[in-house]
Amino acid sequence: MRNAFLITVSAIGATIVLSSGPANAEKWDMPMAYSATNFHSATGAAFAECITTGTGGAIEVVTHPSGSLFKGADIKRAVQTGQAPIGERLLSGHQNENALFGFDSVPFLATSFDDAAKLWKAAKPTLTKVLDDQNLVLLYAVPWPPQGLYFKKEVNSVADMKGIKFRSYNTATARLAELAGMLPVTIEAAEISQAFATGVAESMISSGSTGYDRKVWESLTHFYEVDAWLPRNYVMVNKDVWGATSKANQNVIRGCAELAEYAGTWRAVEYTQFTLNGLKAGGMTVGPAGPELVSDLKEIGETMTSEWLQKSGADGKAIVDAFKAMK
Ligand code: PCA
Repeated sequence: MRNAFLITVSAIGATIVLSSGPANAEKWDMPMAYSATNFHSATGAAFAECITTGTGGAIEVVTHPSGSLFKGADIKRAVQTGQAPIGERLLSGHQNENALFGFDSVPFLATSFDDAAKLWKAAKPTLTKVLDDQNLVLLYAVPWPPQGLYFKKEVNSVADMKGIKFRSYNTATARLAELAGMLPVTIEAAEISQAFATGVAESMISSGSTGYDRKVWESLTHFYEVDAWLPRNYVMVNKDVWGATSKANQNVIRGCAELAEYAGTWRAVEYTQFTLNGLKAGGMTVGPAGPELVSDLKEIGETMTSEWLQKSGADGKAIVDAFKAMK
């Protein structure tokens, strides 16, 4: 009698557990490198929810922003090797592996959201293939707002930049620093507030968004709108994990990715002016770069463009040609 009672209770327990989700529900941890409040992280969170809802709970995606699960520089390797099934990273962060990843950090090639969308359309098939060869499936990519220069003093020309410690986030930003006579040091966005506060870095190129997210007005004074380029974050999934996912759930994920790319891009546009206003409210001087600074930067841009075209070869040239044909 007593045994029968126990069996009944445990049977009910099992029923409750099973009814909380599909029997073979999976949890996908999704490392992300930027702060939780940033629009990329907001887009990732909505994307995760879309998948969880769309798959009826069969795949629960859980985002981990601010580099809390894996640091930015480690996310791609983590997904390639299956330590994380899915993740987000700055695409041009891999430029040191293959120059093609730097297509979106070629100075003054695409300087508006419209052009950045065209450039992405031109580059996407090539990048999809490069990532596929690395055991990764590309899901979506969203641009950062246009890149401008941050300093802790007024700067009117490249000569004014000489000797400044410059925070870089990829090969292109480090090269720009070198060509401008500055001293590059690579620092993840999650760590820049501290780097500026301690003087490890005193300048950077980035969006108004990252300066706003990291409250850089606590250390820096000037933001010059340069619109040098609009780099992208992208979301990738491990190819083996993808292959083991049902066609129906793959379709849900593709749909959510398309929505995320659209909504994320819209958020980026909205966030641009909002964050520039935020920098001003924090006490920074925000405005366009002066004519001498612009022409100095264009010259550096030309050098960097020819270097990139040389390194990226026929595939790089094909991306630029396809982009120019869309203009
Ligand atoms: N923010 C990122 C990359 C580009 C941007 O606007 C960063 O500074 O790390």
